[in-house]
Amino acid sequence: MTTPLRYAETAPIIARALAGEALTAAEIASLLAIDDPADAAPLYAAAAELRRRHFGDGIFLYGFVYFSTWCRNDCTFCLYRRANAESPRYRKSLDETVAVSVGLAESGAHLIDLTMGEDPLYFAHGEFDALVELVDAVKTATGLPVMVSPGVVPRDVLAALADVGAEWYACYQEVHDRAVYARLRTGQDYDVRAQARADAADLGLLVEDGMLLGVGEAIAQRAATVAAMREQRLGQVRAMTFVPQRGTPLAHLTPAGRIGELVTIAVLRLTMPDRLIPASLDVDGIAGLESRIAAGANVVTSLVPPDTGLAGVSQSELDIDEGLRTAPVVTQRLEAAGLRVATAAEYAAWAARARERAAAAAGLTPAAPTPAASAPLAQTPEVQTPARPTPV
Ligand code: SAM
Ligand code: MD0
Ligand code: SF4
Repeated sequence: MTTPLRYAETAPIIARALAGEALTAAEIASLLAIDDPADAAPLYAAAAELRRRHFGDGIFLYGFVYFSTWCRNDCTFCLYRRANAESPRYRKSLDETVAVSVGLAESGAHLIDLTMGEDPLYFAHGEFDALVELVDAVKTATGLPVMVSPGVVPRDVLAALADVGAEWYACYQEVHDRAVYARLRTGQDYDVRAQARADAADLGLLVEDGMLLGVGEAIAQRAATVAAMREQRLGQVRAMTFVPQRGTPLAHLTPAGRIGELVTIAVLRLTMPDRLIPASLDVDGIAGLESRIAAGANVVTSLVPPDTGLAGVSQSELDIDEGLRTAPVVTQRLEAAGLRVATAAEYAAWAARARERAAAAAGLTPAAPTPAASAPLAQTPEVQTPARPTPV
């Protein structure tokens, strides 16, 4: 047997995380630098153990409804960027969106993620009433929690979404580094995007941030991103590998291998053990499920029903019409891995606890007791200064 190369360096760090201690930025960077499966194995095992302590063997399922692919922005990584003539464009009606959401609910999803590009229909005149109405209708028809992923919307729109009962706002910074961000989200203000998440948290919404991997960022920048995520008030944190898209500026970038994403998922679990962490079917389809779960993820996202004309984001078609991005298929795979689909009550209990902790951190209510090994949901307000790359 070969001795894992970094074992001597990483084993004590992993042990500290298992003991419930907060890792330093340098320790986070050491773990993120793991690039060998033998070195990664103990990291994944620790991440799975922390998931077990906080969530048992239950995994949550999110239905994904990309209801409008129109967008005013030109993110260099995205198939749906405005300038891309090869992008599939559609806009689903309220009735179609509700019908698809009900189908996802009936199939066993715990939540509906309503996602759109920054569709000029709403953004051109700052008129978001139809979006609020859509969220209201989906909530009423499904009875499920709703996540809204609409891009950067004004604070009063976030308030209106919260008023009709939206639980979540998702808005990914991609990287907490201004220079790398500027190459990805061209023409979009870094601070305005970060502020939208802070506003949503102030309004009592649960919030998700995400990082994009394999777009030229260094390990130090990944580490700075993980550290910045830990400083925000987040309920869910994700990492996804960049998938090159036809007709876009980054179409010919060599795709990164997947070990970086798996290691990052595990590090997110070690640093934020009680948070929700997705295994997205939108990167490698159903074939990518088990490895992401084994690395410590506890939510399967991007369930898309077949034959509805709905697309994914980074994989617009993969496994969708084959019916492989569906609850029955995922359930069977999870059970084969010795896990199970969690109950709706488990999801509700987690969300209630997360909201209580966020409110306590905002000084609104007395702090709720936290489980022994769990980090507080919210420790400090949103970091507004650029995150400095940490020396490795
Ligand atoms: N338009 C909204 C926005 O950008 O916030 C909502 C869409 S959001 C779900 C799109 C996210 O998917 C991006 O923030 C990015 O993290 C991810 N994504 C988009 N294109 C991708 C690609 N080619 N490869 C991997 N991830 C991608
Ligand atoms: C996913 N394709 O869950 C979706 C998307 C948006 N909130 C999520 C990136 O993987
Ligand atoms: Fe538009 Fe979102 Fe794609 Fe950027 S990532 S081009 S904002 S859909």
